[in-house]
Amino acid sequence: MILWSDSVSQVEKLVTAEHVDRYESDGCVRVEGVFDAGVCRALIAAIDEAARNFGTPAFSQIDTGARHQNPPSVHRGEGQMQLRNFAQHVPLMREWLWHSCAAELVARLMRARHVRFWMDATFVKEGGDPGSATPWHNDECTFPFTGQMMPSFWVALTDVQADNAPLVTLRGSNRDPWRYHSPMSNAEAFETEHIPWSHLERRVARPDAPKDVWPCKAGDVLLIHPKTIHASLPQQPTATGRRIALTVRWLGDDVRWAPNSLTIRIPKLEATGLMRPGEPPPDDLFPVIWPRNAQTGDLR
Ligand SMILES: O=C(O)CCC(=O)C(=O)O
Repeated sequence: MILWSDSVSQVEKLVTAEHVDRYESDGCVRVEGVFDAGVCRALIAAIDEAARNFGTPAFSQIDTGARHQNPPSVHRGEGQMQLRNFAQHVPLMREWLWHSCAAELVARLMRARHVRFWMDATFVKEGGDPGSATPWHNDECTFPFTGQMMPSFWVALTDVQADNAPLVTLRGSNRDPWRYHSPMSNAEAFETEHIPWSHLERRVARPDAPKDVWPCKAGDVLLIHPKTIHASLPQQPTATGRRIALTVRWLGDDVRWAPNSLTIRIPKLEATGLMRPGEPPPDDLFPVIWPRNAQTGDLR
């Protein structure tokens, strides 16, 4: 079943020069109406089924053996749940990643010649709990890669109005010359380009902090630069139903392998012995999803 083939030819119409400029200047841009209601419903159904099957043989028997992601995991908090790296166990998600317009859209928005898929996460919020807010952070701080082209492609699978946990970004933080020492990294470790997390917390707390709030309709997408500081507002008691967003991390032309003492470990990836510091991710482990082969339409 391919629910999204038509949208591939639409990418050039969807992405305007204004989108590209806004991403470059502000570190986040919204493209509206990228995926239709059928695509959003199909992805939600596949993700829900996988969440129900997580930890059972029905889940484990589908395993692509992907070595670029850590194993799938489920993280539950107040009013929210995160499903990380499920794509390797959900055929429909993979079909969407490989065959929808997602990769091309990412490439055109950040002016990349090629993009590779890396990781995925789904954020589900329900129940109007104040704890459902996603705390302020940026994504790059723990990435074992360097480069500007490591964005998050955040897809609203449900409507995300002002009371339903929209994302908020700190405009211009994409141009920060430093990296932050994440509270998730070893507090004792030190790397020269990292500065304390308290700096990030003070910045977002300032009354004049330049923040943008991003309500979305189901099927809208946000492209978020890896340095852009962002959070979500909490889901309010007035919001009904679930707020579901799927976010996918991609790697473009300028990305190089650069693990250090503050970055995440991906044991399966490191065990391949194929990752070389200062080198791009190898095609065997991180297939190029866009561009497709111009003659055949196959992946390169
Ligand atoms: O959807 C959310 O609440 C958070 C998404 C996010 O922070 C991310 O993708 O990095």
